[in-house]
Amino acid sequence: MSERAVYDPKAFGGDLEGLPFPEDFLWGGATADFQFEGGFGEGGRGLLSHDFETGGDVNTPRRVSLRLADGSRGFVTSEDALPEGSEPALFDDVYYPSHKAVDFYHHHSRDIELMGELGFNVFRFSVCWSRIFPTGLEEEPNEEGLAFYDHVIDELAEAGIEPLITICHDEIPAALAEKYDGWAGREVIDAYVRYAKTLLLRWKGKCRLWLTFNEINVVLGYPMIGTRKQDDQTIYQAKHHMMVASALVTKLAHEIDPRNLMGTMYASSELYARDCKPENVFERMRVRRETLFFSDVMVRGAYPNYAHDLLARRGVELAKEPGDDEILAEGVLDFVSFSYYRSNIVGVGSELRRHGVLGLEPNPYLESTPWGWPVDPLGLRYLLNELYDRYQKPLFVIENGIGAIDVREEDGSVHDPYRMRYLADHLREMKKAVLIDRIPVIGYTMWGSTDLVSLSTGEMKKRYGFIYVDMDDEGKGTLERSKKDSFFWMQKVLEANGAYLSPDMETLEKDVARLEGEFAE
Ligand code: BGP
Repeated sequence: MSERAVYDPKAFGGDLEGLPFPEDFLWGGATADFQFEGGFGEGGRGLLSHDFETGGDVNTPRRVSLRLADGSRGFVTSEDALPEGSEPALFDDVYYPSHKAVDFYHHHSRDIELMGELGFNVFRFSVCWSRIFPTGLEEEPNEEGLAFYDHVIDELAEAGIEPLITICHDEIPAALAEKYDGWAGREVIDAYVRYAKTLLLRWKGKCRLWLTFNEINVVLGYPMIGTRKQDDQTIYQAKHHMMVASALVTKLAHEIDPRNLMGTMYASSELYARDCKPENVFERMRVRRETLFFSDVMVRGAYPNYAHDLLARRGVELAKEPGDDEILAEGVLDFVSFSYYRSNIVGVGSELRRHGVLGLEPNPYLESTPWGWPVDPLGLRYLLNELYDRYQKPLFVIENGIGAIDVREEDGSVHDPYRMRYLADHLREMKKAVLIDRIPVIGYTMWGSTDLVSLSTGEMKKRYGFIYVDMDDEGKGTLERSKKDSFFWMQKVLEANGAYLSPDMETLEKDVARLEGEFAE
C-alpha cells in the first residue's frame, strides 16, 4: 500500500474532511450471482441450490419448494431440515427470485458502463458454480459459462475496474448437493477444488483478488450449503470441509500465481455487552469467539484453544482426517474481508441468530432500518480495530450499505438522502480507522451497488444500490437501470478519493470544486 496521507488533528478537526484515502485504495460495489445474474437455464447453467428458494418478506421467511415422499408438494423454510424422502423441486406457479434476479446476464455491458461512470476501480461479483460445472460432477468445465465471465472481466478491464471474484457465494450445484448431502460430504472438497482451479487458471493475470467463500461463519440451510439436516453436528462438519477446501485452494492459488491475494468473507456485526455486569461482559466474549471462530482458523491456520469448549457446548464431534491440520496451516488467507451492516447486543440469556451475527435486542442508543437492523457507523471503526488487533492482516470492507424502500419518481429520479447519510457516516468512521488508527484497509465495496434481490427476504423492495433497477417483488418491470441521487453523490466522493463525504450534495460539490482548485494552483 502507498504511504498514507498524514493526519494532522489540528489542521483537519475530528471528521477529517479534506483528507483523501490512500492513493491505491479500492472503491467499488459487490454482488452475488443468484441475487444479480439470472440467466437461469441459459448458456448451459445447471440447477443451483438457490433455484428452489421462494421469495419472502420481513415477516415471512423464504422457503424451499419440495416434492415430498408421497409425491405431494411441500415447503420448508430455508433454514429447516428437508423432510425424509423429499427432494427440492420446481413448480410452474411459484416465483423463484434467483432465476431472473435482475438479469445482469443480459445487462452486464450497461451495468459495467455505469460502474465506470461512478468511478469504481474494483467490482466484486461471484461466479455461479453450476454455470461452470452444471452438476459439479463433470471432469471438464462448461466453456459457455466461462466465456460469459470472460466478457464480464474484459469489459471491467476496459472500464478500468479490477475484478474481485467470490468463488462460492453461499451456494452449491443442486446435483452435487443431492449426491453428497451438500458440504456434509467430504467429496465436495474435491469438486470445489476442481472448480476453483479452473477459475484460477482461466483468469490468471486478469484477476488477483479472490474470495474462497462468502460469510462462512453464518451460512446454513439447504440453499446455502446443500445439507439436508441443519443441526450443529452437520453444520460444523460441513464447515470443517469448507475450511479445508478453502485452505487447499488458497495454497493452490499462491502456486498458480504468487500475485494472487486470497480472502474469505465473514459476516461481522460488531457485538457489545448489554451492560457492565461481569456475566454479560463474559458472555460477550464467548459469543464473539463464536462469530470469529472461522476467521481464527482460516487466518491463523489452526483451530483455536477455545474450539474444544465451543464444539462441546454444541454437542459437535468433528471428524477430521489426518493431514487436515497441516492443510489448514498451509492455506492461511492473505487478507481479512468482511460484511458490516449493524451491531448487536449480547448478555446472559440473549436470543441470537447465526452464531451471534443477528441479535434481536434493541440498542437504545441506535436507530434501526425498516428491516430492524441497528445503524452503527462507529461500530465499523471499532470492528476494524478489533480485527486488526487480532490478526495483523490487511482488512477489506467488502459489504456495507443500507437496505431501504426507494421511490422512483416519474422522471426516473430517486431521492435517497438516507443512503447518502448512512454511507457518509460509515465512510467517515472507516477513514478515521485508516488515517488515525493506522489500520491497513485495502478497500471498500458497497453491497448491491446496482439494486438486486435481497438474500434474506428475496424481495426487490429492500434496495441497496446507487443504481435503481425497475423490477418488483414478483419479478415484474422493465429492468431498466436509472441513477439515484446517491449515484451522483458517490461519483463526487470518488472523484476526490473520499476526501469529502458530506451527505449533502451541495456542500460536497463545493468541497470537491475547492479541492480541484487547490490542485490547479
Ligand atoms: C450478506 C450477503 C449478501 C447480502 C447481504 C444483505 O449476508 O453476503 O448476499 O444479500 O448480506 O442482506 P439482505 O440481502 O438480506 O439484505
